[in-house]
Amino acid sequence: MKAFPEGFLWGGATAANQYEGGYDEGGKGLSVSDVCTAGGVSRLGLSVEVPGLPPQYAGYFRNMRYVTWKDGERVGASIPFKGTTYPDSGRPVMLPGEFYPGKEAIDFYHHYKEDIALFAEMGFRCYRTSIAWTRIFPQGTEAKPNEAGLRFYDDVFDECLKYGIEPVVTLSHYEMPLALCVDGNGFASRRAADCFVKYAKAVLDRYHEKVKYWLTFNEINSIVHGGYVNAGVFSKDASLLETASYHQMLAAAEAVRYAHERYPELKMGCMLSCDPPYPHTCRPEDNLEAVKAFQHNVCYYGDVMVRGYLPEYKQRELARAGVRLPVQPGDTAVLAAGTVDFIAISYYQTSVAAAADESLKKTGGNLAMRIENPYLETSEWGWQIDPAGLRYALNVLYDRYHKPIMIVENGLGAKDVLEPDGSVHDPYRIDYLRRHIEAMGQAIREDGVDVIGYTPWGCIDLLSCSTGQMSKRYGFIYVDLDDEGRGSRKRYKKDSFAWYQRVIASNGAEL
Ligand code: BGP
Repeated sequence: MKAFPEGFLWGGATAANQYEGGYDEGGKGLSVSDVCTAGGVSRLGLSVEVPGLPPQYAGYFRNMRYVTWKDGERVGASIPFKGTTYPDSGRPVMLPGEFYPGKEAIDFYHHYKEDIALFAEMGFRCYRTSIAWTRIFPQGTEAKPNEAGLRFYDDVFDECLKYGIEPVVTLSHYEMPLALCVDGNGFASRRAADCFVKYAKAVLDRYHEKVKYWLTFNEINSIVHGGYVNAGVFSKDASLLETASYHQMLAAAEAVRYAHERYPELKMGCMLSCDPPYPHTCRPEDNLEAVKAFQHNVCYYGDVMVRGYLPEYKQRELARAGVRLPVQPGDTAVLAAGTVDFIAISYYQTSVAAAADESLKKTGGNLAMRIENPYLETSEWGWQIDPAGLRYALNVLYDRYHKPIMIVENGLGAKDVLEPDGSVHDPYRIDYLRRHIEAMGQAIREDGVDVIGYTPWGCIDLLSCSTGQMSKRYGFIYVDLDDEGRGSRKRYKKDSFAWYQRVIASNGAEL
């Protein structure tokens, strides 16, 4: 294969809520993710009910992580993304005796030097990570940032720069302050947007000389699957969710506007989960459904953050649903002034759209209950594997926005075996990544898409976002820890470690 463009940003991606641990150290406050359990491991024996779930999908949500709550004296659990209901008067809490894997996670908080040294050994040119908002503003509402939290990320970024690794930083990756969720239902209230802007300005001011690439909200469009971990909305009310996502886009635009004004050398990006739909058949109705699904699930958010205004199709959709967004004077100007420099995406799979999908077979995948695509293989966790879909996604997005694209998540969650000699043989992961890198290379060379970087997800094993499990592993580096928090947390290089090292050293020519 021919080499990638000069300066291409090869690296890896992680997020504070899934790997950092140290949940109460250095003055950190609780985040919405801190009160989530590990899939299938509730020590209090909590379970969730999924109203209306067809019998063939019983067990479908068994391994999902739960958010625990209290409603008066009653305690219970719900699934943070989709499926269950939330008690109207209940609020998420950390319950004594329950197991919360994020409390310690893989303990990057105390291992960051060792981990970044391993990233450097692989040759990373960039490293995507996130700042835990709750280290900087533990409750969200404080007037001044927490100096101990700021110092921690100074140390992390300095460690990266020591090796010539460019940090790529997400401002909020599924971990807003729990206090803002409990009081105000997260971004459903404008106060959370104000708190986010205060936080974004504080970290931009502090780190603008160390961090050039910034992403605002991780997978901002994931709110279509539920709003708890991403926007702090403990409710399934459609109007609250639309309001929350409007407030998030407004807050993101204000952060981008501020950065552009103060620090014009910074590159500000949005981050979309990109799973473009194929029509189920060539029936016109299925094709129209695919266009509408892409608008609804992905493009609405991209359109606002890249173009700077609410697209017409969404305005009509909101009007039909009777949802009035809480637009205030000045908002339109903020959205218009805060458009991004590049687009970051996560890409794991494509989807299928059908005008009538009730009778169609669904995959076992855990977030979206997707229609199965019979032409694709499926991972152990029910996610369908589609390297050509990545090239498709890149073309569609580049045609629409004409902005540089960074692929900040992609990868295979799989079970690995640590051999007695400390080796881990993961040819399936190498095969998955190789095929996706080939597809990305074709999009660059043959289609002219401006892809500027690639950071596979979970470059070191960390907690799964959907299931809270450790056994769903993505990394080049194995971490000795099981689903119930047992293990030494020692790091081991998998076979894919040396493979990715060669990929980077050859700038993508040797796959
Ligand atoms: C994305 C999230 C990540 C991540 C990844 C893999 O949606 O941004 O946080 O975890 O998906 O998903 P999972 O961990 O559920 O396998």
